[in-house]
Amino acid sequence: MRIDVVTIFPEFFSVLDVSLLGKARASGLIDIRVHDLREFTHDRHRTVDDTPAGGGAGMVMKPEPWGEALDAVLADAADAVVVFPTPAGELFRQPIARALAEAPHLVFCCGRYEGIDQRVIEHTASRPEVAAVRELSLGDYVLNGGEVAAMAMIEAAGRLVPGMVGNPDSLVEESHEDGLLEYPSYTKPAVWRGLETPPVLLSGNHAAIAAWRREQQLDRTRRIRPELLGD
Ligand code: 6GU
Repeated sequence: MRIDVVTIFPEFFSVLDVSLLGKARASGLIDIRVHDLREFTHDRHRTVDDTPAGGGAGMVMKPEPWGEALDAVLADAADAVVVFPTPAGELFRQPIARALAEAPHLVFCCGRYEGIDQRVIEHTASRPEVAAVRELSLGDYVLNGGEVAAMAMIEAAGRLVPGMVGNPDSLVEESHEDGLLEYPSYTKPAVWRGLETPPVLLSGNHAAIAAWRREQQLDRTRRIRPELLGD
């Protein structure tokens, strides 16, 4: 899988060299390329923003550097998915992570300030033979820019790429894969600071363990995220 990131803070993405993603990167399973948006400006100040049309607070990212950056990154692209992280986007959830993991080429366009001139998104979406476009939000809160959101999406999708996670079974039984929250986990010792591991988990009765875990999932989801059950 190839992943391109366009940002004015390329140094943010140095953490991608750490942990599982770092290993996948080193082994060539994932080819991540981070680009500085300012490399696609032509003025002395390397300007990437300007005042909003129609007035108002803040600054908007100019379309020209984005256009050139996307032209470069999407040269000879075919099945790319271009992601614009934005709090105004569709909610990023596990099914979208699965869809991104299946794309051969992802491009993350990290906006700052009040966002990117909307024509950049419109123009990219007008070439579906080159790339599909998705505006995606992490949740209902505001970050200063798309970088942290892109990182979360890269990790969520990257770990679903075959060969990425050591034990593929660990991908199956986890929060959100079946639409429910995960059951609680325990390890040894059986008693710690007077607190017991639920005895059923030590019973060796696999059917009883599976039933208990399911019950815990439903319980937790009902308590913490009832909307996931359609309630
Ligand atoms: Cl994707 N971007 C920004 N700037 N803020 C967010 C977000 C994204 N998702 C939630 N808040």
